[in-house]
Amino acid sequence: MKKFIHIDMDCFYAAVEMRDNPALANVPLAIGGNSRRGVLSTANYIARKYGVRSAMSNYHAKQLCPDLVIVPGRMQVYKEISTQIRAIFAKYTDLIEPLSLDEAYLDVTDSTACKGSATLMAEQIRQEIYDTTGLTASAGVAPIKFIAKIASDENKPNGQFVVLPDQVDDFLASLPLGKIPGVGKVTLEKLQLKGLYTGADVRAKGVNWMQQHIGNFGVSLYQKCAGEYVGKVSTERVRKSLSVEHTYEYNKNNLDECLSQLPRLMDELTRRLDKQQLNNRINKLSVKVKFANFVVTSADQSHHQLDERIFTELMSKAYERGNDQPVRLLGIGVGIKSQAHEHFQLSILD
Ligand code: TTP
Ligand code: MG
Repeated sequence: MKKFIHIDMDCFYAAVEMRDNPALANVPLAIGGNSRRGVLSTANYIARKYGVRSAMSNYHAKQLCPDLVIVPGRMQVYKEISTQIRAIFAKYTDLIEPLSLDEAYLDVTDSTACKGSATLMAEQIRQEIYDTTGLTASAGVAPIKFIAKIASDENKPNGQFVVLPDQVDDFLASLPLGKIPGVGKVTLEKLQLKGLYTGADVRAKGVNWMQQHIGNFGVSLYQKCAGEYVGKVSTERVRKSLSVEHTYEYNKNNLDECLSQLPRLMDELTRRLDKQQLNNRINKLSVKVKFANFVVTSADQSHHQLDERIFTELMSKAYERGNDQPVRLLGIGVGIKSQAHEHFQLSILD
């Protein structure tokens, strides 16, 4: 049996602004989006009482709540807080899947913290978040991943909700389908037209009916409603290579024209390697060439640092395979040595 925790900060951007400016603490508040369309990123709970919501236009929000205070966001601050909360998650498990700055799935199945109680872990994580950042978070705990996410909304703000293994069946049966991640408004309407409102409705139809009438999405929806889809926290993506490439507006017509692009490509690759601090883990150099007829070829050689001479040789070798065809794309890259215990968290901060 798996144990998942989903953690989600409460009205995140707004909560940060309320924390940092006492004058905003008790007023209906929204954070203006950075988009030119003039929609809100989020609103605090006072403003939500008036119906103000994320993605609503400033104009509409002001109509619902004339006293609404709208302030700009401070993305850098939100990112720093996100780093702080992720450091707290990492004390409990390595299996962390951030979904956005303020939200993550944790797989704590094998965690020994709190004597293995995911419920206590969720409480403790929320307390640590509060002690560190002064902000509240809500949590959902469940043996099925997507249920943990639904559960974290149940007792928002500053609350948590636990679905125990023997409660899963009832929870899914009465679950309105619109709460399932991936079932948006349009999909929901289509399901409702077929008489499907809850998990129980879907189960009653059976998997074959779902396949016939809704297709593959119907099958995966059935599996979710039947509790057959446990889910997996997808964490590490271990980098095995890094490359840069460019498709040219005008084809390169000979080898010299191709080679003249090398310095630029190497600059870009160097910049990316520096940024990700991968310089000392190079184990291979490679070149990719795409010809005008879209045939792609590549050449590589073991080596542990960037080397223009080797890239030149590899590019010449790859180019010759094209029998003087024009070239539309060039790329260069490196292979990256794996490093035990070093993982790259899947992160929207990248
Ligand atoms: P959410 O977790 O969806 O919302 P929230 O944290 O503001 O409120 P809740 O208490 O219901 O969890 O999103 C997190 C942040 O992401 C939010 O504070 C602002 C930003 N965001 C946008 O910029 N645009 C959007 O449409 C949404 C939904 C969120
Ligand atoms: Mg949130």
